Amino acid sequence: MRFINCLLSILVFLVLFNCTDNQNNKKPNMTTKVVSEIITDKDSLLVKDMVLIPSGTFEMGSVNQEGFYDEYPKHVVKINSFWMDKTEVTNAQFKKFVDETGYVTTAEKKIDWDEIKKGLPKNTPKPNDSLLEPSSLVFKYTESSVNLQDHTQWWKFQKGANWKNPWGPGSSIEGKDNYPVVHISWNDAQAYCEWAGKRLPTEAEWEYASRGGINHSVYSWGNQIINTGLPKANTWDGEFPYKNSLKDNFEFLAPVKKFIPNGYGLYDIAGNVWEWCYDWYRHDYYKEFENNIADNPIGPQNSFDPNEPYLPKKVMRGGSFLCNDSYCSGFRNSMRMKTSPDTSSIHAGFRTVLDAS
Ligand SMILES: [Ca+2]
Ligand SMILES: [Ca+2]
Repeated sequence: MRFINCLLSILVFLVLFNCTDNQNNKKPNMTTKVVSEIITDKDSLLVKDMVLIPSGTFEMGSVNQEGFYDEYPKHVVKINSFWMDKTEVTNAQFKKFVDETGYVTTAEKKIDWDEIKKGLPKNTPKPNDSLLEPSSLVFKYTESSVNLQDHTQWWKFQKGANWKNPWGPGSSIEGKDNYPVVHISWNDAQAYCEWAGKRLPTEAEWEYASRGGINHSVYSWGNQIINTGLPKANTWDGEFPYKNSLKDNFEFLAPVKKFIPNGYGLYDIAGNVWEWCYDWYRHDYYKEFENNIADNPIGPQNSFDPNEPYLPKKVMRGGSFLCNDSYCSGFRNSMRMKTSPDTSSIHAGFRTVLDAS
């Protein structure tokens, strides 16, 4: 078992490493379309499932001492108004995109050894072909409490896991049109956005939207801690990663709109699935704005995570059904997750935005 886990860990590493060549200073497409242009396009209903987020300024970053080091310094950010999807992109929405374009997601593609070995040390041995089959990361329970620093204990690199088969062969999304689409890489999300004429939110837009108009709040619903009162989001209730108390009624993914929306009418902005943002991740990016207002920032020019310095990463926000207070607290407004843009997993999805002016 240890040997198998080791192989899986190596393969996860290899897949993550595969994004090395993706990083450069070229900005991905940030659509310049505005709502009035979209409405005169083929489909006047494009904004029907979106809400208008008003312009404003806010303090970005942790509002107390409980944040991770990359959530500081708190700084003032100006945001123009924009439209945002009320919900995470659903299986039904993503299916429409795939049906029209024939798009194949990252998780559905065989791992190209000739490509990924370019970013690896010379003489790295080629893994067995069976380990290069299309695969994606799925959660697995552990038998008891574990060291929460060792992510490999609750992740499994599952062959055949993808958006249509979230847990691998034998699983399906039949009857789950209103569930968030998962196993979506940043590259997949970007492709969807380009098809839809929309774009991913910037990290600043996402945090501003998550706060729902409440100043200085820790969570999208205010400051009440998550385990008090009614369930507030689909997170992990109980002891992660071996005991789920199901207090919020959902063991894993939940359909969208099962929890009360935040002040802007956004559902599941906290929890359910992590949501990709446009920005590259840098641990020290906020320092740029320590003494000046950040005007609609779009993230740094390149990525740097001191914990994995050679692996460029994009930002994810909001936490997932796997987050709880003892572990990542990803459902806090200011918590920053970072993942390489061609990684996919059972708890990664996205929502889109559109410029309002
Ligand atoms: Ca749950
Ligand atoms: Ca979410």
